[in-house]
Amino acid sequence: MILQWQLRAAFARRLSTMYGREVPAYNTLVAVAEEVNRDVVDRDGADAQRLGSIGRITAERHGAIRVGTPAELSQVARIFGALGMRPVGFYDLREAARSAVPVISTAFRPIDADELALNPFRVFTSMLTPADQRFFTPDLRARLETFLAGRELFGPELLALADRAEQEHGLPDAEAERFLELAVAAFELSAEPVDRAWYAELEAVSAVAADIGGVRSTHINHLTPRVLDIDDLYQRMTDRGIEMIDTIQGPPRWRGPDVLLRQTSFRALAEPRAMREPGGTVTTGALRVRFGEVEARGVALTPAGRERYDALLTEIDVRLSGDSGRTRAEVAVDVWEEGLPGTERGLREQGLAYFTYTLNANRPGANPPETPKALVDEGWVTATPIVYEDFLPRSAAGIFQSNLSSEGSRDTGQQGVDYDQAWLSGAIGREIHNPFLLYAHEQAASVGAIVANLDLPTTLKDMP
Ligand code: OOG
Ligand code: NI
Repeated sequence: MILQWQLRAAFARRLSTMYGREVPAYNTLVAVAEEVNRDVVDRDGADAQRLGSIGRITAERHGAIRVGTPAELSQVARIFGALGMRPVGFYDLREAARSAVPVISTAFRPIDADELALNPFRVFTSMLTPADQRFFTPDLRARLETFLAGRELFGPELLALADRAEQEHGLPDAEAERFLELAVAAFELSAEPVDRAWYAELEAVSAVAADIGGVRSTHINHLTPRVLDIDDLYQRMTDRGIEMIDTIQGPPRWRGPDVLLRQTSFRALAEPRAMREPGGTVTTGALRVRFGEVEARGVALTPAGRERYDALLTEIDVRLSGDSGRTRAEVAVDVWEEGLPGTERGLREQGLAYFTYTLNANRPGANPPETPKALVDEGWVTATPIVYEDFLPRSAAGIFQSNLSSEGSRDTGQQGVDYDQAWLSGAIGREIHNPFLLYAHEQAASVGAIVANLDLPTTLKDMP
């Protein structure tokens, strides 16, 4: 029997091999990320592994895929369900991006700490919104929906194996092998000719719409390794002649703790693709639909911490628009220094970030204090930051945007369509987990264990 986490780890490994074959620059990125991680571990020792073991970080990847309909997204949920990955979070990128990005998204990932430690593979998954009239006329919407309804992304054998793996929490060897083969193949770039006119019609509206609805299959569009020093990686990639996008998305480099998520990327080269011309002949064209991305992860922020983060981003924009002589990175450091505690301890004491608490082997006295702060200060327990396992809408929009060749178009006179997490959850028939609740639960469970162990008043469980 191959367990779900083993299927997940094997899937991530095979996807990586496949993607490296298809996009060779990805292999360079992984090699450089591993180099950087080795150097950081040599330099910082145990500190480097405060947010995950080097084993986890070396294997860690996130992928991204895009689908067209709720039915397709439900099928994706079954395939990732087989791998022990659940939908977490709701992202609406339609407003977040300057370019036309008519999608809403969620991320599939393991939700339990032990599963994350075994293998944290996650996939940012976006779904097209053809009903949004700011992007699609009623006529185009109708033709797009007909096109999407007529394609099959995942075959019945793959889906049946997925359901079985989810129900039985794994698969026997032979079935596991077959499942992995079919699942990886479903995310390869298809060799089927692309209808050039249809693709171009959608591309005029949005390159993302064409990437999703202009072809009869889906594909992984990037696979992201995790790195312990993203600024160092950025420099090393640039030194190797790979042109990175001009910023690192998310928090700036600063002296304080890493929070949330920093990401950067490079545009992949155009890849040769078979094209069906209006006359019916097949020619070779080129499409540029994939890219390379890399990320560094920090501590997960509480709702209060996240509010602070969003306010700091806005503050950076405000200062930049008033003072054009400085770079974003320079302004961002100032804003961060002024707006965020510079230590983990500060984040913890202000309730801005999530931590797990573990009891120390040596008890420093007979009567434990009754607040988490005092328990830590007096040496009873150790606080360890919980790593952020999710994504950031503004960064995601920035990543989408920097990899598009045109801005597309949008009719701002039209009314958009409101989607939210509840709608998406109903559309795929599965609970979409709230990331904050997952982190809060993990923190509370660790506090609960200490309360029980030290026989403290249970009210402590409610404290940050
Ligand atoms: C997804 C872009 C978002 C991230 O890491 O924020 C993303 C896409 O391009 O389909 O992957
Ligand atoms: Ni990504």
